[in-house]
Amino acid sequence: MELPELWCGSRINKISELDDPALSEEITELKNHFLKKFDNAPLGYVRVPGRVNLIGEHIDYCGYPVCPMAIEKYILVAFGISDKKKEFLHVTNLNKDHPDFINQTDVIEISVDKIGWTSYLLSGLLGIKNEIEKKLKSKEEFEEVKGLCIAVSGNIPEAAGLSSSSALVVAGSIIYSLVHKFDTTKLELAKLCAQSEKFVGTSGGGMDQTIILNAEKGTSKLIEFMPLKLTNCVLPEGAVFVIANSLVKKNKATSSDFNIRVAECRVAAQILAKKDGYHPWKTMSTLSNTQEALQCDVTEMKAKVQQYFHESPYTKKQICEELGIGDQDLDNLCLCPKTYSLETFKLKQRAMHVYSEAERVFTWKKYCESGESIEKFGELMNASHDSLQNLYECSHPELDKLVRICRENGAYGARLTGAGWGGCVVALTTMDKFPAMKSALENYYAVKKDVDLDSVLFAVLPGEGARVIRE
Ligand code: NG1
Ligand code: MG
Repeated sequence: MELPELWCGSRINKISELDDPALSEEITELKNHFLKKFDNAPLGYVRVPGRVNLIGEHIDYCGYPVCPMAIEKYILVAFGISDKKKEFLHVTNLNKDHPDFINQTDVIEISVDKIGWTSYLLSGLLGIKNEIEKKLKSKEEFEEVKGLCIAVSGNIPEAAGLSSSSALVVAGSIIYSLVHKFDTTKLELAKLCAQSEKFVGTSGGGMDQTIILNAEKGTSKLIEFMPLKLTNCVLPEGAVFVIANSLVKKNKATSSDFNIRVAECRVAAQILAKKDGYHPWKTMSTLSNTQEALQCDVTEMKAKVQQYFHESPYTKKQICEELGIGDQDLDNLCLCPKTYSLETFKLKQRAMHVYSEAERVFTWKKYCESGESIEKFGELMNASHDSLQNLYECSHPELDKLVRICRENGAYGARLTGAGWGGCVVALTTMDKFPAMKSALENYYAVKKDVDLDSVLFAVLPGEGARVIRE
């Protein structure tokens, strides 16, 4: 089967001939693994990058803009059509610690109690499968569901806040689209991928899938969500972003922390709207919905948060009283299975983080437009981390330690990146200041066991988005 020539221009990413010598060694290794497993050469490959978020943390799912960039770390996936009489789907990984996954039928099931790396790939496949089926009048119209063989390799550290999970979702969606000739734009595909990643049970936002698909080499992007739109961000001359991994792994799907924050924000959005006299308050699903409904700017919203909320955590009973609803209504309106049993909610702190972080992103955007000094960008990153640590409580002592080391050794700013509770920090520096910070960070890693320095501490440049490669 020839790869369909449908991914051109603004429609997904054009299929490129293999032109990257750095990739060719890895492609050969993956191809050999594929050949050994499946007795056939792959039809093609997808290279999907990870991302680092520079500012705008935990606000995409509240409807506010963020400023990430793709990085040079990526997953590489080889794919082909399988003989579905033997097996419908076979996924294998170059990393021997990851056992093969085999599915005998075309029914793709993702069990939220057993989330592993393949769940993310399956989410991407399933999202497009559902979309194709939805567009057809009957299932029979779906001419032929293809069986797939897939081999995965890559170098994005797992559970480190650099989006190896969304890279797998995006890879799955691209592969399923390609072999079933499902044509769409990169923006639409990003929306589908954000929805698909929810199959694993986390109520995340759309930042990761959007940047992974739409990134361009050499620039970070401001992503706005209502409507979805990307703009290039011009960062200060000489800015160097450095990533340091805390080595604390955070698997978002096996904990409720992430969904708890989403729930707290939603409850806060409704109480704010109700207290301010907005009658259809039940329709508020995000803090940005509420801002729009109350026709204020984010600075005014911060004042309202200050005015309406108390510091101490709210119990479920208090929330129900504030909203004049019962327990069951609260579950239906704001919670999900992972948060039904949540007993207390920190509303003031979470809402204050979201509105102040949104304000920082707006300022960041202004700085990009006016060519502000690197110090000013650094200040915003520092304030972002402090808010994530103190108000959003999604940092970790190791992340705080890394941030401190960076700041004390010449960084203009440093903050956790991604969801937090572990993972990486990103620091802003310049080439002349970099060596001092690097050597301080090397001391941090010197006492840790079995650390490959190059894979935990590295500088990043804005990389390209996902792309399909034909040999
Ligand atoms: P991580 O856990 O770093 O992949 C998550 C969300 C983002 C965003 C950030 C916090 C997903 C796929 N990703 O990223 O949408 O909310 O946390 O800013 O849910
Ligand atoms: Mg993720």
